Amino acid sequence: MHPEPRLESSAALPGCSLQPGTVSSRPLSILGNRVLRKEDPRFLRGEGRYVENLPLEGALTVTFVRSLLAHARIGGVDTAAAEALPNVQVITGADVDAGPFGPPPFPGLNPAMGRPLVATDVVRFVGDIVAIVLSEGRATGVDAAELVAVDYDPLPPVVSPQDAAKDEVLLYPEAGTNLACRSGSPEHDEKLFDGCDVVVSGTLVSQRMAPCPLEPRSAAAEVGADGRITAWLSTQTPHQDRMVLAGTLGLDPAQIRVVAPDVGGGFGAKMLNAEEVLIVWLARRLGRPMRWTETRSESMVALPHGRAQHVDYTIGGTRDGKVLAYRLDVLQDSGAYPVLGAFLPNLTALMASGVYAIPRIEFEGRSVVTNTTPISAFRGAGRPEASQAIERALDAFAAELGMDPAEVRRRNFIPADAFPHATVTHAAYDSGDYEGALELVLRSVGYDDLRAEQRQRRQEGGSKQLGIGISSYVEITNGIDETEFGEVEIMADGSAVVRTGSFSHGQGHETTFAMIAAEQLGLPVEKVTVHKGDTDEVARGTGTYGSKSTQIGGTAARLAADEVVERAKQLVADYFEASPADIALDRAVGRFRVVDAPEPALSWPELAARAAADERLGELKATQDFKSAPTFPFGAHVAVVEVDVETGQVELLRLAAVDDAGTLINPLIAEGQVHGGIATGVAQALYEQVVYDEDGTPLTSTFVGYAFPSAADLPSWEAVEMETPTPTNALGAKGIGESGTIGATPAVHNAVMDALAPYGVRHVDMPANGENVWRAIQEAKK
Ligand code: MCN
Repeated sequence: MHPEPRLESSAALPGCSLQPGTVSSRPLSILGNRVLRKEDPRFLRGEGRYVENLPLEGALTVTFVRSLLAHARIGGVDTAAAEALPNVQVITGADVDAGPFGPPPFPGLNPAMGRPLVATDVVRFVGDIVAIVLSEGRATGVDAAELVAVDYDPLPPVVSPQDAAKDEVLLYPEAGTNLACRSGSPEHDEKLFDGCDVVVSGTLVSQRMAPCPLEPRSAAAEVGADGRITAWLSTQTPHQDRMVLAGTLGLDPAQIRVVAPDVGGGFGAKMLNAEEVLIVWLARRLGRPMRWTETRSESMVALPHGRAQHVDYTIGGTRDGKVLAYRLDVLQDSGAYPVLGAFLPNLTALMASGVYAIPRIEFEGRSVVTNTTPISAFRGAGRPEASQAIERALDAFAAELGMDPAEVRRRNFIPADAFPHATVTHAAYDSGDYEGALELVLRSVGYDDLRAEQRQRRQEGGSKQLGIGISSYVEITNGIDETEFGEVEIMADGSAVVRTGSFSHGQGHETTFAMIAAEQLGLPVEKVTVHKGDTDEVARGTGTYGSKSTQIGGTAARLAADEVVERAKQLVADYFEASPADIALDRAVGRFRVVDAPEPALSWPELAARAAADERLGELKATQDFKSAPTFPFGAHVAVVEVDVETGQVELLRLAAVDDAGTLINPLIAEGQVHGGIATGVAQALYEQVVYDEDGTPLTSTFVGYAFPSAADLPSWEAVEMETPTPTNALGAKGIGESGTIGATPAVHNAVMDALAPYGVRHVDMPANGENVWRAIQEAKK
């Protein structure tokens, strides 16, 4: 539990910028303080540098010609009219001698479903690339792209995953199936629900969402005089991108440098794709620099989508509220080309048990290809689907029993003294206090008073009814035991540089990682600079996804800083003719001295200057690769909604949240992360959905049609503090970048269902917007 915070004098933290009212629970430590983001002045002054800002002399503009049909055979591509425009060249699939792109090497992904970089025979979704226009400027490129005439012979589109699963129309006839991946087990235990007094079944659709980063994708590439290629990418994963580029283009990774400058959001979707590979291929093939920036509507159809999971659940237990068995049948829409999304039901399976001790769980997942935009990671990636399913199922079970949803949760929580805890789906939870989180948030919102108000409104029978929704969740960060790289180097002026393989694209790593290193080195935070994103400067890295950067990248930076301190002690010992064991670093002031003696002493600038003069500065540098088991952040959210039962309109009145990510490094940034996550979670519950018509034509390919909420659509959320450290790393930190998303959606969905319970409504599809709610009420009236 979070101890009472102690107010600390900012004089103890030389020079650091703190938010007013700043507190830290750790005396004389910068960690745990609300340090203002070092990167923000740059962004606020418009000084961020994105790929689009890159001056790249002589670069050609790339415009992709994209399929307007979801499924068709290509009869031919006529480029003559386009190429009649001045300085326009058109590349077709026949010209491209690289690829296919994917599928990625995740276990179980059907290898027969690779994506040609440019379609040659068949297009498989609206947005598939059929040709590439090269022009001197963007306007000409758009004009020329419209003049490229593609002769299509339409094929029957497969739009719903249910249709795809029938295998009647195959997207890849040579594969003989639309099945892209299996997860869990197809076996049914006939006795799964034995001993259950009550068994409830239902369906939940975790609808398809578009990631909508404010900066759309952007890529540029140039071949240097030495033949090495530099690719500037708006990405989350520069080092992995270099490997995939090398693999797809048949190059030695050493021939490629990837640079990711500032990136305006990714939300899981900005990992290397066919477009970026083509930019690099074109730069090599034509010997000219190339650049491309996606338009918004292009981003809405061509950047991979997220979620798109259909779940049938069955939950059973005793009349006193104990859950005994749970079964999930998952149908994952993978879109036209299987990438990460096809594999994600494996994570849903792993996290199926949620925060509950459920003795028997069955999971069967099938991922199928459809003629739609490919599905990849999107904030939460496989875990929101798990928590949405168990939290809806638990509420349905509670409703059947006539029991308060909070009470049913209490009766099933994994107890706080049961950690480490292995679930029957083989997740090894590190630390947690699930009941503690729920009680905290219930107290904070005044749960009993809310229920009393709800009862009163129901008695009065007005049109505006109150709904109260709970979700208790656990998620997984650093889900596949990854390793991250960190390097710390002391510069000649005594400042420090941290190099990290993590890649910040909105998460504030320049501040967080500087705080972590500053803490170990005893330097002011502004004397530490964080470098990332350039594969020539940072030796290795995995990048940022799965909310793993703080726990593994941050720990690697911390361990490297510790090693630098040890190296510095050796150096100081040499200068003072003492034993390194007798040298201490006074971290409050950043000075080395002999234990128990105030003098002689050397500050970091003095030590660095002396080492530089002696040509020993290079000794003050260390690298670390930190590998760790996953961690399991958890929390509880309560949502309060008002539903107009005549119009179906839903208004979110309150959202209170405990999001426990272990020890927090910077609560200010962590709260910002939860805030953004909650916005995404609420958006799924109430607003957003990618919609296709029966031909596979997207109907939501602009912000006019896609209900991307603005600040005006969201209430201020109420943060409730809780910190339960993880034993898996020295920082005690778990991830927090996705938690808000995972907790918020089921709380809001459950709140809408709770408001509608007296009206006989048992199911409302997400997004629970006015139309879906109104329809559900009318359906129930029948
Ligand atoms: N933090 C902390 N203490 C912890 C954990 C985190 O103080 N115990 C703070 C740190 O300041 C850290 C930040 O939270 O810089 C995020 O840390 P972490 O939880 O480790 O997450 P990552 O940095 O790995 O970010 C990934 C995560 C993911 S997977 C998605 S998707 C996502 C997200 O972050 N996409 C984002 N947050 C986003 N925020 C923005 N602005 N844009 C996106 O695209």
